[in-house]
Amino acid sequence: MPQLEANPGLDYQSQQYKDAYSRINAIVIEGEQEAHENYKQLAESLPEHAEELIQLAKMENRHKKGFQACGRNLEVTPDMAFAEQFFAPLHNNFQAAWAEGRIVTCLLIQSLIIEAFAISAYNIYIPVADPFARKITEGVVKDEYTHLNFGEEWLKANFEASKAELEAANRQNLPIVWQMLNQVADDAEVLSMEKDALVEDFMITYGEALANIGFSSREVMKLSAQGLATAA
Ligand code: PL3
Ligand code: FE2
Ligand code: FE2
Repeated sequence: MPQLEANPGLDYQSQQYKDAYSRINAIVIEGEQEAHENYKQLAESLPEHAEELIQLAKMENRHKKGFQACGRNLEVTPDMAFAEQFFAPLHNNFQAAWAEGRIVTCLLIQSLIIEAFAISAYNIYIPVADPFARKITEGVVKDEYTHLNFGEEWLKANFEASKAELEAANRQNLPIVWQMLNQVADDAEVLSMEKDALVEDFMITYGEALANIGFSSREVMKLSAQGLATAA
């Protein structure tokens, strides 16, 4: 079982590891914080799902605290200024969509793109994480599937009315994900996370979500690779 293999050469206390971790840890903390805020905003927009969305928002806050503990455990100070910049494009697009009541776009950004990004990153991190962070991340990733599922279910129930907006939102936001992956690739590599594996896992998770919502396999292929050729 590869998960149980030791990682010779991976020294969680080395300066190189801690330096990379200061950015990756910050990205994850910022991502969880923004997810917390995004679900609170979505709860305002979808009153019939408010209770459920408030529960998701609370989970995101717990995730944030868990990852803050992972940084403290390695005696790393997360570079939050870097992480804020890292998330700014998706953050700004979410806020602009929310202000205009484009809830389909908000759900695509948070519940599909960001959650699929988190699920693939966390799954690839778990086998190479330090034992403390591994335990935390295993708990978190289970929750993230329920968040992805919320978006899938809502968009599936409103598929015909949402389709055009989903395609536009995908065109606007998926290229940003490839840029984010490129920005984090070198640091992820230091943590023993391969960029190719992240891309592959993301495409599978995101593609499955699109298929569950109602897109045909042809449409899924087109949508999930949007902007990839020019970015990678
Ligand atoms: C919402 O529930 C989660 C939002 C977090 C998004 C994080 C994206 C992570 C990309 C960086 C890859 C490294 C992962 C390492 C895990 C500690
Ligand atoms: Fe989360
Ligand atoms: Fe989440």
